[in-house]
Amino acid sequence: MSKHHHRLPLLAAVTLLLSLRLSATDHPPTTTPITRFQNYLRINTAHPNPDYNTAVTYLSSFARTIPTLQIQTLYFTTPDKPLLLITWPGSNPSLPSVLLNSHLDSVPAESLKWFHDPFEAHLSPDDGKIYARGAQDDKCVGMQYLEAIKELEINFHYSPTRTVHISYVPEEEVGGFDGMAKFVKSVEFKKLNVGFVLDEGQASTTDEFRTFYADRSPWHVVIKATGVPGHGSRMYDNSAMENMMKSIEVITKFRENQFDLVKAGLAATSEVISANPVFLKAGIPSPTGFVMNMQPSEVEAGFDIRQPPTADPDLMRKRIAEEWAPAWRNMTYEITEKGPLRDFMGRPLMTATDGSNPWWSIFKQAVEAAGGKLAKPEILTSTTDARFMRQIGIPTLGFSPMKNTPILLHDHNEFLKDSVYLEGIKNSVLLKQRSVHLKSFDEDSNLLGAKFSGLLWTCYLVYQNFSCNMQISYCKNITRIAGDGF
Ligand SMILES: *[C@@H]1O[C@H](CO)[C@@H](O)[C@H](O)[C@H]1NC(C)=O
Ligand SMILES: *[C@@H]1O[C@H](CO)[C@@H](O)[C@H](O)[C@H]1NC(C)=O
Ligand SMILES: CC(=O)N[C@H]1CO[C@H](CO)[C@@H](O)[C@@H]1O
Ligand SMILES: [Zn+2]
Repeated sequence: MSKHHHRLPLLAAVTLLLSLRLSATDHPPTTTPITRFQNYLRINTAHPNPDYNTAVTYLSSFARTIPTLQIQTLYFTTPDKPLLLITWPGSNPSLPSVLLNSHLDSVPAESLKWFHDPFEAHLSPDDGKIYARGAQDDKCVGMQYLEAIKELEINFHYSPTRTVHISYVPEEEVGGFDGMAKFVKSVEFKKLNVGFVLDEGQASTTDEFRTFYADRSPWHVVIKATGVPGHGSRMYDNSAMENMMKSIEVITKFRENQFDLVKAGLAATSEVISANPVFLKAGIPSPTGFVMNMQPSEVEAGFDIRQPPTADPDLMRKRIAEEWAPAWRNMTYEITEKGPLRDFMGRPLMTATDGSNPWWSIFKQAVEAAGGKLAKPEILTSTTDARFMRQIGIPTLGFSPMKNTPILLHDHNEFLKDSVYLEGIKNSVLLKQRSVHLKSFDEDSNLLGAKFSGLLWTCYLVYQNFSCNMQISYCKNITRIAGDGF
């Protein structure tokens, strides 16, 4: 660790020098994985005006430095919402492919509340923290995919058996409807024959990587009560306000019961149904606020409901209709389902994380064989684009390799340490020097009982935080098995 601390200020200084020289001489600067990551972070793709085209141009130009990659830009809505699709062709294109997904956009940032401008990608010389909106969510994985492939291509001359696609989609942070939702329904997507997807996950504060096999599905529920209006001094039954208050009591009780399970340690937050009130609309406006001596005839309340895939959506609909907004209490409701809870076959929207899913086994093997530890797979408390892939039946895991890192997505001062992003610049060089030959990797991985070798090896590089010590010990095993010497 301490070595990094000394090396990084130097790296930053060198980068600065190089960029100063660039402006003077117009020579292209030498980039490193860290500066390339910073440059991606500097492109402001935050809502409400994400600059997708600059991001796509930037990623494409980096992808072009890897000769075998095929690059396409797809448009499903307007020209300002491109989707970048990069393909690393496999030697056996008939096998289902692997899709590595990330989103181009990020949530906005309140610059004034940050230590550093959220679009400067400031690398703190003391601790290597790179401050930027999108550092964790999820520009890190987007660049790591490409860096890993570059490493494999250039340093190992490795080409995968299975075709690997990398997608950069717009609009995830605003629901994915003009991004992944349209992509998965397209002819272009069908042609990819995707067998497995890795999408974004979340940072882990411990030494174990976190994996997500399901999202909670959001519903926006608005309930409305009507009743006879009346003077503020009158006492009568069934006013709109009274009817609404009865509902709010019921919903509060429901919320408490769910939250009690979490507080008692019986369930994770992501395993229960959350029902949070988000707005209340009532009263008759006056020039100074509200009319105080009138009981209104209409009241409205909004709730953000999140259900895990284990929840029964029909039961929830029944609960809302009968208990939360019963017609007999003069109430109506509207449910906006922001995502499915069941896949196209009617199965709960989750990816198996046991022996029944060969992709899970290979993923786990890859992480563990390389010395990484996986925490118990989790349901994500929020929602990602993964739900669209799971909905059409494609196994999808959420995984962002950030250990020992505070969870700062959507927060002020979102950062990722350079060492976490890329531990082992120096180890890559070591690897190069050793020039490991992996010519028969597919046979080797069969020897290891792994059929999905393309993925296995990609997982290695993408998900081992580039720690090549681990890769080397794995390579040793491979070459030993293959009798290749090392
Ligand atoms: C519902 O509205 C009707 C018609 O205004 C009224 O007669 C009835 O008392 C109301 N019932 C409740 C429970 O609010
Ligand atoms: C290498 O192989 C040995 C014996 O087959 C095994 O126990 C070990 O876990 C392997 N190490 C890695 C990094 O794959
Ligand atoms: C940030 C992070 O997870 N770094 C780890 C990368 O892998 C090496 C193992 O060689 C660990 O020591 C680091 O902690
Ligand atoms: Zn994200």
